[in-house]
Amino acid sequence: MARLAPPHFLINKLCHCVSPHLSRTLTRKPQRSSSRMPSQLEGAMDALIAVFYNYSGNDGDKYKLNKGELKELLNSELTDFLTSQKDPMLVEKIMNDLDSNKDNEVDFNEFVVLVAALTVACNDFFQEQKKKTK
Ligand SMILES: [Ca+2]
Ligand SMILES: [Ca+2]
Repeated sequence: MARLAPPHFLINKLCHCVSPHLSRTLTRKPQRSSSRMPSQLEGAMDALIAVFYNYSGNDGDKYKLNKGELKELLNSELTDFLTSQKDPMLVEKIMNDLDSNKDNEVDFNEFVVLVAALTVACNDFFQEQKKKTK
């Protein structure tokens, strides 16, 4: 899957919007700096990053998921997805698939590829269902 490459000016702008909320999420300290509530999408981005760091910090490299951490994340956050697949090697396969730089860890860039792919799959499913009910 190709890496997403949004324009730089957009990234700068977005980071300015998200970072106050994000730093609050990451440090878990209340901050008064945010002038407004995050939008739905900003909130989703924020949540995505927070979920990743919830699991990546448990063992070894704080900024990467090792296999145990990835399994933990999938078990807790994507329970239905994991239990619907009967493959006992699933976590292994997902890990191999995601680990594009082959360091045996999943960093955030590699993690969002999974989330993006699953989100696209969900949307396809949703559109199929909509067509059927027509
Ligand atoms: Ca880790
Ligand atoms: Ca990696």
